[in-house]
Amino acid sequence: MATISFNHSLQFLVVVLALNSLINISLGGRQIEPNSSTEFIKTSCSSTTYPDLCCQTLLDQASEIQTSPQLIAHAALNVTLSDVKSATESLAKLSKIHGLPPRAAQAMQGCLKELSESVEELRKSVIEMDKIKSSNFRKMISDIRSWVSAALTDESTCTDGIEGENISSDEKTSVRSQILTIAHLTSNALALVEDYASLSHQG
Ligand SMILES: *[C@@H]1O[C@H](CO)[C@@H](O)[C@H](O)[C@H]1NC(C)=O
Ligand SMILES: *[C@@H]1O[C@H](CO)[C@@H](O)[C@H](O)[C@H]1NC(C)=O
Ligand SMILES: CC(=O)N[C@H]1CO[C@H](CO)[C@@H](O)[C@@H]1O
Repeated sequence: MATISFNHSLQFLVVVLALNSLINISLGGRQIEPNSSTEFIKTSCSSTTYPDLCCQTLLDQASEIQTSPQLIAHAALNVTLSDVKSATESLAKLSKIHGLPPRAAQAMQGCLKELSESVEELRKSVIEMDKIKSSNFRKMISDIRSWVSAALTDESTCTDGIEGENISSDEKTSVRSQILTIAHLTSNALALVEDYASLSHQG
């Protein structure tokens, strides 16, 4: 299924926050196995909804991720943030190049606004991830959950907003595929946070 469940995404976000906190507290991000970073990333990615995309974006960071569930979740959020930023820039260019009818231009502007908000939400989540401690764990997790969930909603609102508009099908396809990719990355990041949280809860 390509459809993203927002409820599921929220759960992922919460888990990600929790996982990060727990890992920082209990594992300190240390390597927990002999170097098999590549294997670790493949295994971790296999539990996400879009494993190919996951491997494709994280394997080149093996030396940074090592075999840490916390670091892979953090790296996934970093990648997501950076891709949402690029998509926002690329859509901003797209909306300027083409002489869109007023209503369609307005929809595109709305979409860009949603994406900018999603960038801010993901940025706050990444920053918060770095600051999680046992004393603020609950609040941090709750914040991150809200932000990541809001980011997913914004991404979806963006796509919905242009769907009924008089925009060329090429353009629509381009917007749709970019948004789909960042939504999949967001979903994967949440899944990795969830993994991190569940491991941490056992410790
Ligand atoms: C995530 O990004 C921050 C800020 O750019 C960086 O300091 C950190 O090392 C990154 N973490 C991972 C696991 O990639
Ligand atoms: C869509 O916009 C183009 C101009 O950009 C116009 O020629 C065309 O008639 C519009 N189609 C509809 C269905 O409004
Ligand atoms: C922790 C560690 O040494 N990781 C290495 C494991 O192997 C990958 C791929 O060969 C390297 O990139 C990592 O640096």
